[in-house]
Amino acid sequence: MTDLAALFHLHVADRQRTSEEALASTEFETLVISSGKVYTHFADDQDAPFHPTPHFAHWCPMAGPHHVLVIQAGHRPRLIRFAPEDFWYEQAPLGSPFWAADFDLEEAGTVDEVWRRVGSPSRGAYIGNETDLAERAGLVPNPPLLTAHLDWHRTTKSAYEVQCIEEATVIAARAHKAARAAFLAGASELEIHYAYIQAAEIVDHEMPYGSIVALNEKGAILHYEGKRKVGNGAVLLIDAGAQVRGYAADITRTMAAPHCDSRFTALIAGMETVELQLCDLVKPNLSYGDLHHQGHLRIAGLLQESGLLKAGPEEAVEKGLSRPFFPHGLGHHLGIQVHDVAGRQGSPDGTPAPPPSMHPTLRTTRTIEADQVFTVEPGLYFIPMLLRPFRENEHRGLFDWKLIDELTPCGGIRIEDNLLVTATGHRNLTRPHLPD
Ligand SMILES: [Mn+2]
Repeated sequence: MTDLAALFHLHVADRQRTSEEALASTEFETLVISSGKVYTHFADDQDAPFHPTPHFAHWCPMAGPHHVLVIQAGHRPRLIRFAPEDFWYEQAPLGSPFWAADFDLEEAGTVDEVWRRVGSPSRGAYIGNETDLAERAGLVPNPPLLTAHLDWHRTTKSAYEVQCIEEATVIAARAHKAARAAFLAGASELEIHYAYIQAAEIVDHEMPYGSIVALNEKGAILHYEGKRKVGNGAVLLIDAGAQVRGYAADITRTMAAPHCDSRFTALIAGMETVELQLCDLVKPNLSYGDLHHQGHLRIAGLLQESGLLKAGPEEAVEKGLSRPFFPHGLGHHLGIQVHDVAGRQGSPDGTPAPPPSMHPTLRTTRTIEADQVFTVEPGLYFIPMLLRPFRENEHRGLFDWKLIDELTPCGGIRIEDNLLVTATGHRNLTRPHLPD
């Protein structure tokens, strides 16, 4: 057995145990999960890139639609593989993948045959988007309580899952280095994106999310999707990942060219320190909301140090002055989904973990526990729309507007690492592969 197969075997044992727990607490007997059907664009014959049902991907890395898993307490999981004969699309034979030994594997040539094999299990729940087929089989589609239990367990990563994320990190780190070299050679956003894709050896839809490659002022658009063709930027903010067997890495770096305003270059260095300090705080039993609050305090400290704000960190955060500069959450869980589920869940039954009173819209509010994987990604941006109200309100005297206007063309800064929480602290999954 290879190391990966051994890790996967333990991962499936975890899935069996947590699924049995979820079934028992929701009074279902059988869990049916399908990899799902493709999404076809309206009035078109073109499909969106296929994403399997994440709960299916949690169990099995097999690609493609219409596969079905049948899970019952005390039985090995059944995997019904959809394997049609088809000359339009390539149908590769399964071969002998490392994961196959952990399932009782069957094959079906049609979707009807897949579901004939599923049958009509009693007290069955179904997870996925083939809800018409599931209802015909007498299954309850996507029951919220069961889904909450399954989502809850997705936040605690097995060693196999961490291995997948680390392999994705190796690819993403290699691609980030190529993107950095392209930027320093004067490349455009489009050329930097190409350098990334080429080094990662993937095509666009194999990325876990659309890359953000922002030169200069575009760095202040949090989800900037453009790829301009003009080069020689002063600042690059690049947020791009990779995925392996369905698990994502999500990494952001911000860097300055030699001709960048030296005050902004200093701000990037300051944010690097802030990010590493925040990572240092990560350990079990801390609330993610408290970590987010620490993020605001430290960013506010940097804003004061650099002269952008004329107020100390406590006062600045209390008056909401750091918010226009740092308007998003400090991070999110990471796994099969880039913004992985259950970051706001306080218990397996879906009861929300309340956000801190000063940050009511925060989406990652859970208590930090061992084996979670999440991002730490503080940001500092010059976003004209968010700063505008402060130019007029009672706090306007606490900002250096001249300095803000001079640095606004530089856009923004975000630095993002992926952390695995350990029993006593954390392991930074990103820095060993991408130290700066
Ligand atoms: Mn992220």
